[in-house]
Amino acid sequence: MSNLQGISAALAEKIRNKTARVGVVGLGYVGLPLAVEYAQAGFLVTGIDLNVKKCDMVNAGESYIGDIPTSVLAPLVAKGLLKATSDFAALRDLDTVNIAVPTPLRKTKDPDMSFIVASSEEIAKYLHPGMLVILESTTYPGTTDELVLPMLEKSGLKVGKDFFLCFSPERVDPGNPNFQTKNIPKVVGGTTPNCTELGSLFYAQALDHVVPVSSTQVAEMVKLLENTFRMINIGLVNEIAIMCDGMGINVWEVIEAAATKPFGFMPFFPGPGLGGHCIPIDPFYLSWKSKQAGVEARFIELAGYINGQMPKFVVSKVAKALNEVCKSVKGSKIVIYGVAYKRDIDDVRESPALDIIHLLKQMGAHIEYVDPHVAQIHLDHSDHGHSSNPDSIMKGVAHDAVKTADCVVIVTNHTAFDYKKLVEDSALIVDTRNALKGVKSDKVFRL
Ligand code: SAJ
Repeated sequence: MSNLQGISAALAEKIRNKTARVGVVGLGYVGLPLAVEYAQAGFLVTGIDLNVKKCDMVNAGESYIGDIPTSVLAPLVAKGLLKATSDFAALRDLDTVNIAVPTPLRKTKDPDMSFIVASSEEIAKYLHPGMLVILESTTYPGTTDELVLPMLEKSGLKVGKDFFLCFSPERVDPGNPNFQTKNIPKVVGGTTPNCTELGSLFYAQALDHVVPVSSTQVAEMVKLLENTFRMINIGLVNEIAIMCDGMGINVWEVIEAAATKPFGFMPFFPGPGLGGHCIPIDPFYLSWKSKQAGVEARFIELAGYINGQMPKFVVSKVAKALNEVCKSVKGSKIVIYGVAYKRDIDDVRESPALDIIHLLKQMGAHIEYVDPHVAQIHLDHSDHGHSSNPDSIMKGVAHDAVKTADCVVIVTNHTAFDYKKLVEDSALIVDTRNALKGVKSDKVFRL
């Protein structure tokens, strides 16, 4: 039963008849696909991003996000359904705005809220009656109502009456061929029931399945549970891999057989470590907040430790493999096969490959890498890829580098790799992803 009236009823009508002007702040792997979905649904969409280069590319109809082909973006821009600007004043003319900005961790593993604060400050400047604001960036429970809401209400406008505020977790899985923005169920929770109703109505115009919940805190916690679930289970299976290594058991065979259980089990796979901008990071938003509530998040801390140790474990496997052929890491040529944080994408953020390269270089190895999706990497972790220092930049090499390598380490199992040729051309291989499943050879070592 709808209790929308006055301003909220007017906004509902604009959303229903698609005359609501939609804004998306942050045109990254979450924001740009969302903006495209709304343009495809027939809304006029304005993307807002501080990165002028991104805005220029959008306005030129050129995509820089793997999940959005230029052939999809260009026609929407040409029809005038989607445009981009770095000027937040555009918000004056918009009815809805989704915030999809980064929520990284500081070095101290405390949440870095600077992007959410900066965006909220800008939105507060241009907030007007009848606006719907939805935060999508993954964050700790309470962010929307405790941090964003007061900033918006400084305008004198009242939430639930003059403007409407929701949280809706983004669930984008970059590179997933089956689930993209439109067909991933969308959880949304509002500061007031009116807000939840308007947020649900908004998403129903462009997405297949909306899941309303009772508050912004529930919606914030849903996302953290999802990603903490993944991070902890990956940590568990990484520890199982280390146990199996010590007992000479093939952990991959164990997992494959366990996965035949038709209920009560979900396979996760060991790997070189946890990459990406979500799984290694989001759970620490939860542990940070729960500490404030006096509850120690021990599972998260322990899983974080185990996952963080995997690059070292991989390097110990490389040293053991070289030892089998009477070689040392020091002075060896080692080729890293795949540096993206997971298969078939070009993103190296938090990629364990960077840690493995760093550790092997520290031990005196000569390192090269092969990755068809990644032209170059920045080795200096602290600069997050912004360094202009030429020494910290490493360019990828062609496959043939493996022919003169003392050891090849498969860190990312891209589909594009020719694994049969890799085995033929390599003297020694450490496989951290079971990419060489079933290959029986003395030169292949596995996690
Ligand atoms: N990984 C393992 N073992 C596994 C699964 C993953 O080592 O069994 C590693 C991957 O190699 C990668 C990291 O964990 O380095 C994260 O992998 P991911 O598959 O979770 O990939 P993300 O971070 O790009 O996407 C995830 C989403 N993935 C899935 O649900 C499959 C989803 O959790 C979120 O929508 C998204 O993060 C997000 O934005 O939060």
